[in-house]
Amino acid sequence: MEYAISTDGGATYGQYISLEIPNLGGNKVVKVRYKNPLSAEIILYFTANFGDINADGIIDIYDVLMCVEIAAGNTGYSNEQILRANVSDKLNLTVDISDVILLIQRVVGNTAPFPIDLP
Ligand SMILES: [Ca+2]
Ligand SMILES: [Ca+2]
Repeated sequence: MEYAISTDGGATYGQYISLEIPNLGGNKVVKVRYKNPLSAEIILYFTANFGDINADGIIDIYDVLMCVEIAAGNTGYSNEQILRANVSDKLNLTVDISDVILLIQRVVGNTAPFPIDLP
């Protein structure tokens, strides 16, 4: 089965692919349409994980860079993004160097859960 994914609300779709549906992540609306037969659009919702600041489903260097910007006081981020940037503490929601370090550790392969993800 082939399908295409849109992450801009259905305005544009990626190429039809037949791979397993990827881990999209993200607190956003994702529309999926199947090629054969061409279906109505199926709307899926994803909730981004803590640390996934740009909500693309993975935690990588881009999230680290965003975390640095947020920690430095860049105001171009949404409240949700700032909330996801804080991974160090459940009570103190400040985004600072400790969050940046935790994200870097995750990017280089440390699989320990973030303090915010602990029960
Ligand atoms: Ca990300
Ligand atoms: Ca923090």
